[in-house]
Amino acid sequence: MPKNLAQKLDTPFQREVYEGLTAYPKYISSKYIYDKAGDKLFQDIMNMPEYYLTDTEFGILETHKEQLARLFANGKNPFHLIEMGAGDGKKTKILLRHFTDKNLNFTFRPIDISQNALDSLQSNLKQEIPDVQTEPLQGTYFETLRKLNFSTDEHKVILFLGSNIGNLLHEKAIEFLSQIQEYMQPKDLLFIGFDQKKNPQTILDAYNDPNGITERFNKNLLVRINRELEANFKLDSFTHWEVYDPESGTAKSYLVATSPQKVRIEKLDLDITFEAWETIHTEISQKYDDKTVHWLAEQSGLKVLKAFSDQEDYYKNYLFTT
Ligand code: AVI
Repeated sequence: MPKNLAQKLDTPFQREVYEGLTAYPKYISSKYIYDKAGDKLFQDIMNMPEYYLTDTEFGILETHKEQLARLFANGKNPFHLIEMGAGDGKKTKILLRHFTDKNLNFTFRPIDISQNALDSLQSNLKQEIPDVQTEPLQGTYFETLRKLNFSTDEHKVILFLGSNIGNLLHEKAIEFLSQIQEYMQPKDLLFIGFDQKKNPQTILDAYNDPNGITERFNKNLLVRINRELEANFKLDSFTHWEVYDPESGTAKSYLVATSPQKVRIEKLDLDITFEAWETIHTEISQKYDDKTVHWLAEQSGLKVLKAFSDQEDYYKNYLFTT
């Protein structure tokens, strides 16, 4: 990118869109799907029958909540339950309710980038499970974790649910896990959801629903660029395309241009041309097996303590220590 232009692009969104759309092949990071409309579309995805991930993890937490209570409290110790990317906390509430019923001594510390999400989570918890001591933390995961500054004898359990880790390439996932590992003390625990390899058709169906919700979710990137960067993407000139490689376990989402076209992005002072059938790669949703999760753990200085699964092994939540 020319130096004077890089200086003009003053947000990471502007810089990343510029870099991604001037690269070959083109790409844009899926993290930019999540504005208000993107959050709502993801809620809709989680309610689709094809998107098995949410209900399956829900079931795992429900089935194993007793054992999780025992492991998390590790005797009768007080602990901090820190959730990264808490969202609406729907799944976590299963644990919060159970831990409260059992009189476990814990504080719930949800971390989220969106103050809005945290406010509604807190007011919702006040109504539904008033006895939970909640201390929300707004910010990015690692900035916030660093600020928390617990003393070494305070016991922490960190949650990262929803197979959000799957939106990272392995290399980035190892970086992410290593950063958490550095923050953990020997008694701390890390509990993460990993969607598993399965019938490839089941995975393709989850990311390519017949009602086009996933397509709208994916295209929200273009909607956002149009609005925030004054661009003129024609949404109908792109199609949502999902592929799944059963060997690597990687599901990839694309937006494919259906005809040759030119797009103007005013705020970036940029004209982009697309040839017919040219792609923009937008998301990866990695699927795992035990071998891969153990490898990621080993690379990050973590040990797998236990795995919790549903009956079909569609999804697993792994508990890690350092
Ligand atoms: C947030 N993340 C775990 C979802 C996933 O399954 O990769 C995002 C998503 N993309 C399409 N559908 C759902």
